[in-house]
Amino acid sequence: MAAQWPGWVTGVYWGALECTGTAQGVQGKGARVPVSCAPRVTAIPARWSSALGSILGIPSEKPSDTLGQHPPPVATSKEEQDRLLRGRPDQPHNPKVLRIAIIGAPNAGKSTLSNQLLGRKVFPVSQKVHTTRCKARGVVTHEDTQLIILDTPGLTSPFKAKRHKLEEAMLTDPWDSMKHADLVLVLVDVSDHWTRNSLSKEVLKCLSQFPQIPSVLVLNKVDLLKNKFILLELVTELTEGIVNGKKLEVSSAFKDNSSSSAKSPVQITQTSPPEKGDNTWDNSSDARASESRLGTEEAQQPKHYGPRDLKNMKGWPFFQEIFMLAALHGEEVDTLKRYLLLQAKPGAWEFHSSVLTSQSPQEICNNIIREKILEYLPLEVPYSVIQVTEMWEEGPSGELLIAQKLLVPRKSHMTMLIGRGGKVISRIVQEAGQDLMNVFLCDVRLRLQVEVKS
Ligand SMILES: Nc1nc2c(ncn2[C@@H]2O[C@H](COP(=O)(O)OP(=O)(O)O)[C@@H](O)[C@H]2O)c(=O)[nH]1
Ligand SMILES: [Mg+2]
Repeated sequence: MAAQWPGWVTGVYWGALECTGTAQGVQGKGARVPVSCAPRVTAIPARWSSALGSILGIPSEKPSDTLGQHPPPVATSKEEQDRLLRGRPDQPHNPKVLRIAIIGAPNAGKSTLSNQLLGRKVFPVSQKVHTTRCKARGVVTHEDTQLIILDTPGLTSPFKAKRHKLEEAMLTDPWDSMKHADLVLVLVDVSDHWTRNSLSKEVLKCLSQFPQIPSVLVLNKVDLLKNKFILLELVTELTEGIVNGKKLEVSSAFKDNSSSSAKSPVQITQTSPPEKGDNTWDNSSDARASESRLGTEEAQQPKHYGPRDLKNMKGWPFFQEIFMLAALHGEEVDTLKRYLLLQAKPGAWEFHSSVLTSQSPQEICNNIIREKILEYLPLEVPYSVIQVTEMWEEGPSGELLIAQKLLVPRKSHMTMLIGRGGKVISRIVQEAGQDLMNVFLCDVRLRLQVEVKS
């Protein structure tokens, strides 16, 4: 049965999306530069203290180069994408590579951060948990370095997985990603009062299972914090007071001398000195060095913790860096990206430099449409929608024509998905179409048809 609403073709809404504006340096008529591809360049070097310094207003050096680039569009045909993925990657003279797993609770912002690092939105993002259902790779190629980003479903427990009716793969994927990672980013949503003070047991389990993989703590959504000083407390809790083998000391200058406004109100010091020849520290700590009291302490090696140890742990004392950012707005994302590029080790590229993601064009499209359905409909609807692509072809002017059927089990679901006067479905078409244009950098005509599955 197909939907009917006044003035429109039965059950069908053609969202004809015309592009405006042209992207510089990008081929294709009417292509748009995605908003997310112009992150604000802020502070280097990439020490955790510099990220914190920028939030607290401590001056830092300007970056010597920007990461401004035009990430490649995704190929619009599966054949072309397959050819790029299967073919031998191009290689610079001295290729470097870093595989990065991003783990954290559902909704921490893993996909948002991945998209920002990539400079183009290829992973679905939503306020609803479990938007990312399978692992996919994103590829950043910058000069001779390739970053391979493994966006994972949120780490969750078997109990919660059962409650959300999640597939088995959602429990095993993050673990799988860790096996292939050279570095792990642990993302924490600092705006979530319930979860921000400790790492989840799943995250701690994951970290202790792979103690040899360097880990970095990323505090996300700092834009939502009114009181940024809470970050200092969180850093101490989430690291058990130790970063890179050195003890942290956090104190507020307000306590000592509340009338001093010239002085930085906060001191964070590491009681043991950085390794010799660690230039990034030398460069970044000018503003703080005079205030730091440096002593010495033995650096501990990560060990394998048993379930009983983990039970009593709130944080992880083996992070090698801390970053604080707002992935949604691209704030401090370049600082992190620069740091990641520096961590890459000599090794062959795994992907051709024209590849942005390992997903097929159809997968990206399905995920983006699903993201919108998740965003605008109550939870019981999105999980029951079956997407069937009926058309995927190039139109006469080089535009991409996509028609998809959305099959739902109940008429009530169809009514909700279409919305009053087609309002909901047309919004989904508009927003998904816009996102798809930014992914493929060409005009996209998207048609969605809602039907009750017979
Ligand atoms: N305010 C704010 N929201 C964010 C930020 N990063 C992500 N979000 C939002 O958090 C929600 C979950 O993001 P998503 O990337 O899907 O999380 P994931 O489940 O960890 O992949 C989305 O609504 C994002 O827009 C941020 O830095 N600031
Ligand atoms: Mg996600």
